[in-house]
Amino acid sequence: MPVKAEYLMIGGFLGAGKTTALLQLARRLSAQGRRVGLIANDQSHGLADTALLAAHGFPVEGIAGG
Ligand SMILES: Nc1nc2c(ncn2[C@@H]2O[C@H](COP(=O)(O)OP(=O)(O)O)[C@@H](O)[C@H]2O)c(=O)[nH]1
Ligand SMILES: [Mg+2]
Repeated sequence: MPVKAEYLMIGGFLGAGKTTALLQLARRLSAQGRRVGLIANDQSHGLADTALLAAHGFPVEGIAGG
């Protein structure tokens, strides 16, 4: 059976609310029974967004270096 996947990309200025929106979306889709995977493109050292999103229980891959 084919797997239907949807891909959503979020971009914006620093502090625009990207990470907050991403987490809310991930939670809502999960609550609907959808499988959610996240890819964070961290600009800073330490992969802060990747760690934050993972701490909320979602599978996350980080792309470092902008
Ligand atoms: N008032 C308000 N603050 C928000 C909203 N979304 C995010 N924030 C706050 O804005 C700040 C930056 O949000 P963040 O998601 O880290 O932005 P990012 O840099 O684009 O990932 C945080 O303090 C959030 O709590 C919103 O819809 N309204
Ligand atoms: Mg962010």
